[in-house]
Amino acid sequence: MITMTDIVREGHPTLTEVAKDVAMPPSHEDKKMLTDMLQFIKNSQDEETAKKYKLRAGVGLAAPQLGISKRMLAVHFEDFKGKSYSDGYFNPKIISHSVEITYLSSGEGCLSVDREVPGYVPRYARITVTATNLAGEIVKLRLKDYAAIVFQHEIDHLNGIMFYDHINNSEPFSAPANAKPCDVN
Ligand code: K1U
Ligand code: NI
Repeated sequence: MITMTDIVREGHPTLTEVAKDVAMPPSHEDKKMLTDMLQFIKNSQDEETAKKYKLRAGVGLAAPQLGISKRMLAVHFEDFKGKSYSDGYFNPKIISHSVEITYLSSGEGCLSVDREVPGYVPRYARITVTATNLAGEIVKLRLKDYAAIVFQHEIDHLNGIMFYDHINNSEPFSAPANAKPCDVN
């Protein structure tokens, strides 16, 4: 079972590396790791399990956050309309994106960052992602608003990019150009 002690923090080299593609079809080992990553996210949102194992709640996790430089990520969340996203993905790729930008009004956090970093994180408002899911299907996901933000945060981890790399240092709360805010609730 994955717990917070498995999650690497700022300063660990895998968080700033470009992760390697996972060979397809995935090995039993890679599939097991991605399944465990998805279970961690589910556990982190389960009040009892999170309390018992001292898990910080998350909506996604990328393999580099476990010190594993492979292109795998898991997500488990509902968007603001109640649509669920719960799966693991190998080799996700953004194949197109909007010109329009969005950002979470509350800013972003990260399970690999044990501090608050204030500021808006500009993200594409809409993206299309291709990947292989845990069931072995090649999928094409059309994502917008909150779902697009979560996937971009996780795909950034596969490219060695942290959310705060996108924050405007001199004016962290100035709305990015072409941007509409994405409000949590
Ligand atoms: O990758 C990570 O470190 C997980 C991170 C992902 C994230 C995506 C988009 C915006 C911010 C963060 C988190 O899940 S931080 C926790 C979080 O956003 C959350 C936790 C519980 C409920 C709702 C949100
Ligand atoms: Ni993160």
